[in-house]
Amino acid sequence: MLDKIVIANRGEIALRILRACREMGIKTVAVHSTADNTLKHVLLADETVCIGPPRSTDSYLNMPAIISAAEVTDAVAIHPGYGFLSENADFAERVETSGFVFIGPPASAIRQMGDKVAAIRTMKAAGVPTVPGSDGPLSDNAEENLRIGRDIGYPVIIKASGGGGGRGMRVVHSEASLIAAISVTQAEARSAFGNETVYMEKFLETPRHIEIQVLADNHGNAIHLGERDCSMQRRHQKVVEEAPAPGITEEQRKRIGERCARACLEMGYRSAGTFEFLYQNGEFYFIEMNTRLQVEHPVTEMITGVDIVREQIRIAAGERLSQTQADIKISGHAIECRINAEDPKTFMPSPGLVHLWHPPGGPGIRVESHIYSGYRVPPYYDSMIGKIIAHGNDRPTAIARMRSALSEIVVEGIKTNVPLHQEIFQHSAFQAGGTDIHYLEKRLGL
Ligand code: MV4
Repeated sequence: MLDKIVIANRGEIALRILRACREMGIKTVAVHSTADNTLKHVLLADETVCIGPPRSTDSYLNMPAIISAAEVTDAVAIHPGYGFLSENADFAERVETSGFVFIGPPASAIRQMGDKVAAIRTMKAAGVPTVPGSDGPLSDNAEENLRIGRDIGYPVIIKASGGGGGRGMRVVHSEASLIAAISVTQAEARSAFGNETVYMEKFLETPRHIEIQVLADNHGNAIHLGERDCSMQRRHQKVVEEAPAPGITEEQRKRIGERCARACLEMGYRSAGTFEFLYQNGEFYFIEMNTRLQVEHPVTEMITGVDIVREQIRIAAGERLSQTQADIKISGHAIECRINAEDPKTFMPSPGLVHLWHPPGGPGIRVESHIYSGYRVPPYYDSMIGKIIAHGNDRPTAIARMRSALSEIVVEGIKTNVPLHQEIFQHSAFQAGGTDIHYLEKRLGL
């Protein structure tokens, strides 16, 4: 097994990775910015290395500093967490050429899935259902693009191949605005991603966002852990996630999950990964693949009993998946609320001193948070300060447990979005399940 791991991240996910390492008897190195020397995982790590000033570009995105930290501490591997360098193919490559193990997929897979046109082409070839679309990049031939738009049918969406996660997209409602929309999206893509390649898809108006979690090892094994519903979002920031997705049948899960697992084998994928789909009128449409551990991984862990971070580490060490597809059984229902240090009405960040922190507890409640009474939330990073996960035998039980948890949580000194969560959990449409990606923004009247 790996002897010592550098945790190249911060906050709750750095703590999550540290806990997995401790459980596995692996030594930990916390790398942190000068603003983060009081982070909980930094206090708990076996060794710490300060890698630079507060700004992420100078610290958590500083590849030479992170690789040097691995060198000076004699670590053997680097876990990138999510965000920061987690989906940077160049970083994965530099980690490996420097003689360390990157705890994630091969650099080639990150690069391929980062190119959305290539990702879609790969999925089509593997039999994963995709959105009706341009079958590759758009050319500069206006006549041809008008024909493609007519064939797909309006509305369509123009997306940048180098984009993803909601960046570089434009909806087109009629033929009259297609050509201008393509030009503008190309120009934006060139300046934002250094790649002007764009493609066209049918715009789905009321989809849900459902994603499939996969794990693949280096020995020809790939499994899926079912799906998560992440439709409750605002401005491409997920707010509540759950697993399984309301209304998805065992047959649907098996069919789409097996296709994703097979796609992993065909593309030589390894580690944890997530296939993102839009789901509308009973059909799945692949849109992107995330080649990292995700924020919402705990809901899948709660319903499958699989420790996804542990599996990532085992896979990176060259071990086999610890379970086969037949071993995976979905048990009950789990819901996660992301707790952010922000104003619940304006969504403005609210950093500062946490005077008092009382985490919720009780049956089926899991808390993933790095905050403690006396911790100061710095203003430089993402505002998420933790996640509450409620598990129960069924969805109503998970909801009841979450409502209880939300009523007992205490975070004093900073504003949080707990009141927003309390409001969401009162809505009858949320309680019924299966709301689409526009639900929250509509309910908020934004
Ligand atoms: C779409 C779409 C509708 N039709 N593609 C936004 C983020 C990126 N991952 C893909 N996104 C979308 N692609 C087609 N063909 C609607 C969205 C979308 C969305 C998707 C998932 C979660 C939230 C979203 C919010 C707005 C738009």
